[in-house]
Amino acid sequence: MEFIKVTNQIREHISLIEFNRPKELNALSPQLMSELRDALLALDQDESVRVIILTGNEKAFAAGADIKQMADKSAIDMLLQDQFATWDQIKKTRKPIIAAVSGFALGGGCELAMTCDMIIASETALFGQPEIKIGVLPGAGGTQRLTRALGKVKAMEMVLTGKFISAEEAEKYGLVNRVVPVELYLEEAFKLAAEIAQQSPVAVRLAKEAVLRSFESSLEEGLYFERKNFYLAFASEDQKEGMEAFIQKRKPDFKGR
Ligand code: CO8
Repeated sequence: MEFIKVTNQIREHISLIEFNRPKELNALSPQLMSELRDALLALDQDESVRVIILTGNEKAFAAGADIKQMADKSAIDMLLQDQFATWDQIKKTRKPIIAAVSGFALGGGCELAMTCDMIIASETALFGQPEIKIGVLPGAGGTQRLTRALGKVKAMEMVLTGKFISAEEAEKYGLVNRVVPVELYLEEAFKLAAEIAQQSPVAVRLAKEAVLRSFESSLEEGLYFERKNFYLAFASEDQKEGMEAFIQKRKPDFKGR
């Protein structure tokens, strides 16, 4: 891996992926994205991993897709290269992913953070979809995910002007879970990850699927999907353990089965 660093089990059941292209503000080149996809796939299949944290550095989570590598491409080059296939695979990760964002989360960087399941932001984080300023528009979900998170008028303003919003505004609009001082953002992500890692991995997987389904279905279909997953949870040993532990007034010991 050249552009990312993976630390498996940095804490119990938690793995950390760090972007490592600091000079380019972690611009998301096709190679970086392929490395990210490969890392996520491996962690997703590793039963000892329960939560994944994705981060950049203090200055930049990621300043977007690599403009220098895209600048001279034709539409057909882009079509044939089909970088979105990599993004589609990333989106299929079943384990929860927390983005720990400090500094710039722009363009594809903002879209990638929004593709994650939760976002912890440092107070220096800046979110934006500045593609309009370079003559294009968001391509990795920005027009859709930002609009769902912020509502039409705020998303429209960001997408049409390229203006950034601060971490504080992002929290106010519900784009991020919370904002903490810059020296604490990674630790805060670890805290959240540890809380999730204590739960039944089976139930967490089913619950993540059900929450994501709400973006892609009517309420009726979403409720039906949730109910199926709820029933399915009763096929797990973790459900028996969780409920027995509650009744016996002890801490559950979830095994992911
Ligand atoms: N791509 C390539 N290089 C970049 C990028 C980028 N997105 N962002 C920054 N860099 C490079 C700079 O060129 C510079 O390199 P060098 O030192 O060789 O000149 C280095 O990183 C440092 O950047 P700056 O000197 O510009 O740093 P500043 O602190 O002055 O400014 C900014 C920081 C405001 C973040 C500024 O760099 C900037 O505006 N960057 C571009 C932001 C942007 O427009 N992002 C959107 C890109 S398009 C996109 O993301 C589409 C995604 C959808 C499709 C994905 C799959 C195809």
